[in-house]
Amino acid sequence: EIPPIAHPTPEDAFGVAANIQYHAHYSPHFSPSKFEPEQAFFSTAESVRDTLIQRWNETYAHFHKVDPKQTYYISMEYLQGRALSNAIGNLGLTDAYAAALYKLGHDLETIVEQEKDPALGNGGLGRLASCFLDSMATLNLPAWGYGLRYKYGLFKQKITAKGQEEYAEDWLEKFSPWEIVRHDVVYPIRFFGEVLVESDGKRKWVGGEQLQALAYDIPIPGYKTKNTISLRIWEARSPPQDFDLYAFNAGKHINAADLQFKAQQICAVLYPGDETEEGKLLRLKQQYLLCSASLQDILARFKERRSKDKPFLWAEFSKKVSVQMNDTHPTLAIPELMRLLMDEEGLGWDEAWTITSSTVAYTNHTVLPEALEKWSQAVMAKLLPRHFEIIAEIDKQFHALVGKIRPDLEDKLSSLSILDSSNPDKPVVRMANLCVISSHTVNGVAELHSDILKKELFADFNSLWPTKFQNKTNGVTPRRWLRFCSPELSTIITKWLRTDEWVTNLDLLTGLRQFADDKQLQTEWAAAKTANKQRFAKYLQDVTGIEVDSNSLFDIQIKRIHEYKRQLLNILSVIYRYKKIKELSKGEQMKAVPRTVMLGGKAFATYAQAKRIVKLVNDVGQVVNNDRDVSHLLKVIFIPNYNVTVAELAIPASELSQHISTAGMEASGTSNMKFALNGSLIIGTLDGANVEIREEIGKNNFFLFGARAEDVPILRKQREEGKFVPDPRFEEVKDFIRSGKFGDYDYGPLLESLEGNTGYGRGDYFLVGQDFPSYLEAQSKVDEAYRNQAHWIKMSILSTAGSGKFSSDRTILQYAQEIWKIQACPVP
Ligand code: 26R
Repeated sequence: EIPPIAHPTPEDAFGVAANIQYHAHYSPHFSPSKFEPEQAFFSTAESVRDTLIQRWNETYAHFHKVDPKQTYYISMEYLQGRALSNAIGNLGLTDAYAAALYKLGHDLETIVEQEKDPALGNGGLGRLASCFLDSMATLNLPAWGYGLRYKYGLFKQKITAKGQEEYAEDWLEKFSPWEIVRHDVVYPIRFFGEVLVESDGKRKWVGGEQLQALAYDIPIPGYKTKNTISLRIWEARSPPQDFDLYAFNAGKHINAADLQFKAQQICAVLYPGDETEEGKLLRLKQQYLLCSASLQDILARFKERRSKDKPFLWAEFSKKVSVQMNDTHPTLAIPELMRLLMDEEGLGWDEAWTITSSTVAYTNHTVLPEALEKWSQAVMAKLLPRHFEIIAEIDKQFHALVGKIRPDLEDKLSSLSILDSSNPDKPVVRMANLCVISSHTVNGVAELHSDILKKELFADFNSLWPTKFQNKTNGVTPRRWLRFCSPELSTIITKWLRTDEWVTNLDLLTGLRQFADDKQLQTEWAAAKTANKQRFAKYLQDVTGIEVDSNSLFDIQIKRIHEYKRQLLNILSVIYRYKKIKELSKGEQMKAVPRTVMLGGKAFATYAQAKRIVKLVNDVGQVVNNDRDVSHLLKVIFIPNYNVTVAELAIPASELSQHISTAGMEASGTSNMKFALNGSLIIGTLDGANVEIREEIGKNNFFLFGARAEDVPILRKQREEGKFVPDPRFEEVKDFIRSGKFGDYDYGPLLESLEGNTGYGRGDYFLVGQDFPSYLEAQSKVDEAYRNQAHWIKMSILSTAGSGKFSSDRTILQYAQEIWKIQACPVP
């Protein structure tokens, strides 16, 4: 065994500084003698990593010894954000590192800003996965995260005169100090090939393309605990011996590097465009690589722990292993586990099925039809012939089961089955149905969403297996999303609650309610919010050049750009506000509430309508911000390149945040929770987790508007029948855009989506016109409320006070108890 070494303690700034210096000298990545912020960042991170590695080793050694049931969270996306301040915060070493860096001539804040934000995800689902890892570590749960090591993360967004432009996000440009390559953790991965039937009837997948998956581990430290778990991300590579030296020496350099190139493509980017067949194949390869490598790893660990002195029992597998699939992207975990158990371990179908179906669980994160994954049967059969056979067999047995136990459902089989061959030109595999049929538990991510799953999307499955369906309302980690991103507010909360235990027991925030009217607290609260606003204003000035009035109401909508999220509704109402301010007399203007409206988010590169929305926001900003008549009362800012790091600045600064999706379409939303936690009031619809947030913080502290989910289909139908009469103010705004006021860009296709009476993405499918009047009304109430600052601050305090439920610690504890059946395993 390698002997242990001493590590810095919180009291020992000298030790910390020496450790940073050690790395600057002996883990060099730059020319010697340089110790600029960038070099200081890498040395500091390596110093922190030393401590993490020790805790990490102790954690897994402990898990190995105790051998508890473990959860494996499989996700195609993670949005970890910067790690340095989070790590030293969780370790309780922030002050020690700040002091040490000061001794070395640097300040912590500047050093922290040197770190790249690894964007290995799109949005809500990826950030949720990262919050979950933080909570699993903090709750001492025996767990792992599995993901992919994309070379390029989600694109970098730049805004030009043309609108959004995408640039590669090279998060590994230098290297990441947090990942540790595990050269001993490598698994074979096969694509294509064929299935052979051996003499004993056993099936064997052979031939095709053979690659390898190599493990990189990223440490995930818990807060105020030794437990440190792992996010294991896989990289595809060609088997080393496959480099064709003969071809290379013969001058055929392309051939020699061919397999390596193919391997590199797999982990090149997150969500490669899938408009082409090539692109689709690449995505399926990614999904399979993630699932196969992760399951081989899980099986290896299971066998290793049993091979010592304990007998080896496959029947125990699901008592030791739980696999959570983050949406349908890792669905191939199901046929892969079946294949490994049958073809590699020699189990029969029934035993393999019992094990698999009691091991995997599925979380659904969207009901949007275009996001429900369907793979071409032909592509699946070609790339993964053995898995396609297994999927077909699962489908066949499902049909048999329904015939036996629920013959009344037989006429529903065409929509329940996994294989959908109704379109003979394009037979597909429905991944969600495969998940529901094979999982022991299926959950939605907010109460309303889980109800919709049970009553609509999976209604027939729910009647077949009513106990399978659960709700697990999302949550966010209070460490990153309050304690570290708003130290000012945190200090005040700790002072008034007389404890900092709220950081791990967020329900304690209700203790703030009794002080909501206290003038002293209100003054301190307002000062903290102002400090956060000023910090963000400075950031905005740096990146956009626009000067922001820190006394104006900070109104923020940040999320992926999507028609159902209705950034269009927001900007149309801003245009209306602009028009009305211009019509006011100088005297009336004095009474108006100054606002800074900020929108940020990335549009998927090929989503034309979303890109038009980005363009419109920017064009409106150009006009409004340069109109001297109104710019003291209204500014419109597009926040470029929205990511986790930007969110950490924007959310604490926000006073009003917008969560205004068409009811029934946003599964949960998680930024709504972060905003409420930071004392930002919500203007929103009864959608996703908004419903529960409003219940918790009180309906007087929530600006509600818009149609209810159950009315949406009725309203669409009425519109189809030509019964919808648009509000004149809505027509006025659209005419104003058509007049060319915001430039000569062709907004025709965007405005047309609001016209007509029917169609998806047409006929105002997302009910922008329908909800416009009630939205304007809610916005007037916002202005009214903001005029009374004392009352506004009180509502802000009550928002934070009511946010306890939305801790991911609560969510993860529910997963642990009700789905995974795992228990805490703290390192002594
Ligand atoms: C495969 C492809 C079509 C695809 C579709 C959708 C890839 C990724 C997605 C992202 C979806 C699933 C997503 O991020 N959903 C969000 O999950 C959050 C966490 O549960 C929710 O808060 C949020 O409402 C939901 O949109």
